[in-house]
Amino acid sequence: MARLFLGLDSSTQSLSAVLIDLDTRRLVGEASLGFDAALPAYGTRNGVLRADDPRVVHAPPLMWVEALDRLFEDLRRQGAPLREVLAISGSGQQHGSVYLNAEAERALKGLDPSRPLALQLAHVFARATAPIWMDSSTTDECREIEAALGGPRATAEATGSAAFERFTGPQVRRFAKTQPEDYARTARIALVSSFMASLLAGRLAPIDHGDGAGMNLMDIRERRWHPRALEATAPDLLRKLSPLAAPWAVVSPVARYWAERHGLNPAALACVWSGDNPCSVVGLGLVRPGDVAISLGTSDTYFGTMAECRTDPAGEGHVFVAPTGGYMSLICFKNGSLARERVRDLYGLDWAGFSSALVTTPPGNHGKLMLPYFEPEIVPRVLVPGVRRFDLREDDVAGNCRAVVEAQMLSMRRHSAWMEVRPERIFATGGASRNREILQVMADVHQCPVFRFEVTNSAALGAALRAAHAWHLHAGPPLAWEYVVGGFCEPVPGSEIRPRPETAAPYRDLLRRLAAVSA
Ligand code: ADP
Ligand code: XUL
Repeated sequence: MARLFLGLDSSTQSLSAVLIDLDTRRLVGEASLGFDAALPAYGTRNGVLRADDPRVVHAPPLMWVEALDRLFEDLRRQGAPLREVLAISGSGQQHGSVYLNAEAERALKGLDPSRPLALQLAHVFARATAPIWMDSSTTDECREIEAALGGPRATAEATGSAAFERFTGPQVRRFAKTQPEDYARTARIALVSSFMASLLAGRLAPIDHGDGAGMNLMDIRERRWHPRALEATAPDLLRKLSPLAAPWAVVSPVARYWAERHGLNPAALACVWSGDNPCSVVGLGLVRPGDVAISLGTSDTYFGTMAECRTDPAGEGHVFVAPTGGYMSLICFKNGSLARERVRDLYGLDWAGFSSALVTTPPGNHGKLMLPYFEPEIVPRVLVPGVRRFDLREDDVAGNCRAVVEAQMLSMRRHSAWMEVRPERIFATGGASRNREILQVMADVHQCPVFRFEVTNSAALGAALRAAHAWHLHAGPPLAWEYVVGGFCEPVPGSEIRPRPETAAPYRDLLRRLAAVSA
């Protein structure tokens, strides 16, 4: 009998599953269910419900419940060997919160395999909808929490991040302020991750340290609820929160419901879930401190791993607990592909033309520099957009192409320096990572080799690998993370790009220059 592990990903628009065989390193099953199309009765668009106020973005948690039942039906219909699954873990969109009433625990424990899940859980919510990470209605609450904790820097130092609108603490505070009665009848506040884990376990599941770090409520170093953050957020909060657990904790065997209704092995372990970003870090194979992934998508995202906990004094980057037990950063640069495309289009180029401009200009660009804030920027915080050029003429086509990419890579280096970890390997993903010339600038600026990864479901894969790791810890003998990810998370063959040592000095100079003009 094969030894299989199941990873689920409850993301904004869909619920998906990957089934892996750890011994053969093969993907043996996959399924995905898009919420809008599969469950139209909930009325979501792109998985979410919008209010008149554009800052308010919620989702119906009962839809996620029904989706889980449906996904297992799909897997079964495909003939996926669910009886051979030893453990299940999952990944949830981060920060979103589910408000459960006092009935929830009893309902979860008494799930009846002969009836659909959603019918049995429709009455367990103290709030019909769950605010998700796209909600930005809590600016006042963020400032109130930060004021109580001594400012953004102190908040980041305590909880891993300054207060952000989408983080759970500010969301809970807004709910408690605006709907005090509903808050009072809330017996348990779950994250998307811990809520989904609870369905599989048939009991209220803990929140793992990785997703707990996205709440502005957890002491990032001690990995327990931060009493002052709780107090700054809402009354009586400790009683409403689940306990925290290590990312590899097992909740229990799966509930009888899943064995009897969907044919899972009753001994299969339901493991704690984590957030999608922590899961992706493992799904990309970032298991050694010094491993970095840079996603060049619509925005650019920098994920770094670190053994020690350090926080961003500027309060711009986030620190989460990684599934390996170390720490990880998430730093989001909004002007990513957006800015590269704007420059490309300004000069009427295609990507081939843009790449040749990079080839024909020297690293360091003769000191020419651009601040490419076509849109307001998250890191560094730039509220009023604008492009500034230094010793760079607007009609210098090739100079501008190089300048935008160098500015972005230097900004990543500058705004990840607080981690005090020199990247040892960078894994590049996202649409623009197919551009070798852009990756050469990345390698030179960071003075570190860059490997390209093609990934489609890193969060679900990461969850499956976390299940495999947790099962071995539980059933013994434990496996090293490098062994767990090996063969699943490999770079595109031949994609390594080495840094050129002679480019180190010009980039040191340009970094200094960038710091001077940004001050
Ligand atoms: P998303 O974050 O929306 O998932 P993707 O990771 O799919 O985005 O990346 C899409 C972006 O990739 C496009 O906006 C485009 O600018 C960029 N892109 C595609 N091909 C190239 C290329 N050859 N060179 C540079 N950028 C590219
Ligand atoms: C991270 C964040 C998103 C969500 C949704 O801070 O808000 O990446 O996790 O995927």
